Amino acid sequence: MSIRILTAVPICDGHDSAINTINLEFIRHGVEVVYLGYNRSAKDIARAALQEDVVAIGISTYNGGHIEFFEEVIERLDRFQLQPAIKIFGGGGGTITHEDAEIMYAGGVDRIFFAGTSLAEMLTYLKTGYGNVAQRPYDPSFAGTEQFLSRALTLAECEAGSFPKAPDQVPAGIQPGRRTKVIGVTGPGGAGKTTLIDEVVYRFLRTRPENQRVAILSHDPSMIGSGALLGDRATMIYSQNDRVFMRSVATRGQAGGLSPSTGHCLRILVESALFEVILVETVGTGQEAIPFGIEMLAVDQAVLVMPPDYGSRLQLQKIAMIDAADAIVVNKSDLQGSRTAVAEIEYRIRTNQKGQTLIRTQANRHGDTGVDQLFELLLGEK
Ligand code: B12
Repeated sequence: MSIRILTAVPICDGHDSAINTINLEFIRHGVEVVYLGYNRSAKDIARAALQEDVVAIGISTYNGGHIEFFEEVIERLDRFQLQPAIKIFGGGGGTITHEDAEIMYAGGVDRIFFAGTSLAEMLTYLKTGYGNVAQRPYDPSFAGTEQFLSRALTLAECEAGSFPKAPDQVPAGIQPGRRTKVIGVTGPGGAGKTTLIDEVVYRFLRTRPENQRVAILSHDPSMIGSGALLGDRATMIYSQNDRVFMRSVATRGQAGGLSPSTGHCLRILVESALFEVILVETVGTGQEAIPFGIEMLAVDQAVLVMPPDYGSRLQLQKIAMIDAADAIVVNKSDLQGSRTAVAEIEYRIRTNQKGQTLIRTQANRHGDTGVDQLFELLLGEK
């Protein structure tokens, strides 16, 4: 089991170069790092740590206010009853003095790294301090809460080899319930899947009643050495909304876009009965990948997101998912070649005769009518 941590840079701070280097070093040595990005509030950090079920949070801070900021993160973890279970560590070169660090340790911070510390030293700290923490048993007194759900997902990841599991092995407290719609989103890296999902989630939050929630199961590739940079939270702005539950999953050696534990994790999310919709995002996939639909994961609707620049018409013929998707989205439609792409894909799916829908979107633009159309197709009121 990989060590799973979350890293972030505090609010009003854009110094991300140190944490980017540190993240890479951790990943190269087998750590799964959920990276939240820079300019993140204490609330965002604590909430993400809860949903991602990490063993520790690493904060890189340079613009001052670190004593108060770490204090607030700890206080928010405390509200979730995750303190002292989730450890906090960090650094900020010369901006954190030794005197500051003493105050921070007294307040519950585990370790501050000062200027001049080697990456190897940080890695040793992580491996010796948190190497076994992932095996923590989950606490039945949390049943029905997000803590419980996120811990169940961790257990599912640990036991991925034994999937599928018998229904009576579903962790207690997770009940079969209302019908949850599952939507799979796949496509090559750089097509804009994450931004598109974020915009769909935004429309869900805006149009659906306050009591309806959405879950996102987002995949990123594991690297050689088994670590992974789980970075989709940094892009998904609306994942910080309290009606959204987001979980990042590393592929852990499985090809094709998903992880060995995806099926099990999805079942746990469905059976929690907490969500109207679950959006499953694959890693950037290749031409041969069919992660949803035919042989792999059953979803209600599968969406293939394509950039306009897939190469040539010949390349298009080789993309297997074009035959399996319910909807094909040509995103980044502001880029040159998007009209040609739409025409070529239209021609291709017409010969499929499967009633597939083709939509042109520009997901990085708020209020895009193509995304409206996609939302209507997937989640509009029937
Ligand atoms: C690079 C840099 C920038 C770059 C940032 C690029 C980027 N994308 O990160 C740029 C030029 C953009 C920049 C801008 C600014 N900067 Co600047 N910047 C620095 C600088 C020179 C280095 C910081 C750095 O990355 N160090 C490299 C890391 C790897 O080494 P380290 O800091 O020694 O950290 C060690 C440990 O602490 C540990 N560590 C660090 N973080 C973490 C996290 C974890 C989890 C772990 C385990 C370990 C760890 O890793 C290192 C190991 O040896 C510092 C000065 C300095 N020499 O420290 C100023 C500094 C941090 N910046 C400063 C300021 C004021 C600014 C600006 C406000 C300037 C302005 N007026 O516009 C802006 C703010 C930008 C913003 N949006 O926040 C001040 C902060 C002063 C303060 N807090 O009182 C500093 C200290 C300069 C100064 N002496 O005045 N900055």
